Amino acid sequence: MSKRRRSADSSRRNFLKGAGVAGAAAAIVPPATVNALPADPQIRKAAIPGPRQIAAETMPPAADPVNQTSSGGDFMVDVFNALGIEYLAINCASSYRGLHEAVVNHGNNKPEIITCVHEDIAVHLAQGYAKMSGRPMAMACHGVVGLQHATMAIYNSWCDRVPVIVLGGNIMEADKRAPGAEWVHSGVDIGQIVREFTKWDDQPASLQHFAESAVRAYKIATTPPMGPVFLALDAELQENPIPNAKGLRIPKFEPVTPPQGDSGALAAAAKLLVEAQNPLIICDRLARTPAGMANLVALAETLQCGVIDNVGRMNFPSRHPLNQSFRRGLIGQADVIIAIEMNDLWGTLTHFSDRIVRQSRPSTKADAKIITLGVRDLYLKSNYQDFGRWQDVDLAIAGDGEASLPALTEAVKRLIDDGHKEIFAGRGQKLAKLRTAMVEQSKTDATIGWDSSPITTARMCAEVYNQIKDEDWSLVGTAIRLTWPHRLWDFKKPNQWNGVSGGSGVGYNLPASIGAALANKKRGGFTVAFGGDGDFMFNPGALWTAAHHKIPILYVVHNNRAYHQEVMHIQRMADRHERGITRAGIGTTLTDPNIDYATVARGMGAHGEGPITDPKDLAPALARAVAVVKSGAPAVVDVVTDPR
Ligand SMILES: Cc1ncc(C[n+]2csc(CCOP(=O)(O)OP(=O)(O)O)c2C)c(N)n1
Ligand SMILES: [Mg+2]
Repeated sequence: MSKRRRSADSSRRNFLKGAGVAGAAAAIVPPATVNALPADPQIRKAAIPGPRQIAAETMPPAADPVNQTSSGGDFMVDVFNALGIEYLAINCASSYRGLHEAVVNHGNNKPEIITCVHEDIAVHLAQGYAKMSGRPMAMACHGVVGLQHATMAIYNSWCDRVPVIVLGGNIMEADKRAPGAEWVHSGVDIGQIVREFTKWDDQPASLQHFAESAVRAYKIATTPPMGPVFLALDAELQENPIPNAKGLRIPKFEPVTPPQGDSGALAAAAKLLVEAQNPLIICDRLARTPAGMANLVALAETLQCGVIDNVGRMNFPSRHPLNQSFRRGLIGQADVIIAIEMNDLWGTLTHFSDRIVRQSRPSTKADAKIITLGVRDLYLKSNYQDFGRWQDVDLAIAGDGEASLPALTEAVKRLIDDGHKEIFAGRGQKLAKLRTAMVEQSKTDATIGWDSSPITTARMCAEVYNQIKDEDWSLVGTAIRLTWPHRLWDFKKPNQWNGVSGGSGVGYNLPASIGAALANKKRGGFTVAFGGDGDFMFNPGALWTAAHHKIPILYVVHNNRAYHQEVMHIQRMADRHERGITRAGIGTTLTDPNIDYATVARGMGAHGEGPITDPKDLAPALARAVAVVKSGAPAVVDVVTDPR
């Protein structure tokens, strides 16, 4: 039992409540008299109080003798505000009613509450927000059940290495729980539900313990490799008066400076890169801050080498002449590859196919030297295997990619003489030409089926770009396999892209895009996202949050009326078993009835356009939707697309 509960002055209110419970129960059925009850079952039944009667009898009297001028929740709010947490996304629940009430009254709705209709939405919102704003926000959920709903989004955030402060109400002391829901919604150790895919969790037993754990949680969540953290908040701690206000202290938060790779190892990497004929940079979740992109550009330009960006973050300008992301054949030509903050290194360096049976072969040259730089080797878990298959490497440097790049670039520069410069310049020009050819090819490919209905994804993306290219836009979501934007749009600012789900848990795209839009709202940026129809239906209620909180976003539904990725999996199986693909639509399509996404959007209070089947109708519908977004509200455009 905590000191708080042992101390004599702790919670006079509880003491009175407790006395009330004992007193009421004693007045109704003194245990010693139960056996002496009348024999008549009717009379006997009336004399034994049921749970409702007990609950009614044990309610605090109308005039509560305690004037509680503060609550533990108030202090918790002070701690969150001291940490600069701007938003608290919630699906409201009694297990954290103390905190909720304190936010709205003591905190004057600071952190600002974002109302969500599902916990999965609240966490995904926070995931998208953190990647766009560079700051974590908090979400709160209801004990065991709310946390169970939140799990997949927490998993996506964990796989994506994104900080989210997850809070869950719990009633630790069994003798304080009301009959019924408070028992089934409480647990001994509720953090256990998410421990395998959070970076840290705790269940503070006092307010000082809470303050230290909240600051520690924030620090752990925001230290690379980042990740979600969880705090179980005891209801009594939230609701009861602060017993020792003078003894409480909000600890000082000082962010951890991300580690730079060892200078000797960076020098060795620089030597390999400078001496290589065809060096190549590959990256995924590299840019943490706006500096990340500039640092990567500096290294690539110094070496005049190709960059293959897996777009886990906004790492490299899409139209940079050295951007070779759509020329993966370069992997097979490289003699030195530096992989910076890569997620799935083996997957990127391997050709894998499951068309017939699962098989793979390396995409790399047999004697290619592979260098890794990043925090991947510093943190992993056992059960969830997001680390991918083992990849042999020649030099592994532990250090934050973004923080290590300037030193690596300097080390490269120190080794370059005029002879190198000439060779490098020639290499850069060759890469630029090949890239231009790729872009021209993409433009030609994009015109295939330009006027067809259903609308091609290339046309959908081109029409959207046409409407938004002069805005201060951010693309914050793409449907699966939708690569046209990265092939053809001009991504050049750090806030123009924020990566993908991390765990490929479907249902991310709509709420996470709205979270990113919430971050963009403040600076007046224009947020646009594409999302699959299948993804949309996991969390359509996220649109209500966008409408309610006036979060502007242009959300384009890539509506192929299917879980098309799964259609292809069934086709693959049927093909392999030589049974024909005609039945691949069973269980994988979203037709009969067709879902009307514009009507769903309108039902949530958002603007809705569509379904658009004729490509000629697309531009006017998008123009109307863009006008709505610019007025500060969400708009959905349902585009019936081919599945490509
Ligand atoms: C939570 C979850 N359930 C199921 C899946 C399996 N899954 C992978 S892709 C996909 C289809 C998603 O449909 P949609 O968003 O319309 O994209 P499409 O494949 O049609 O482009 C599904 C169901 C998953 N990844 N995550
Ligand atoms: Mg689909």
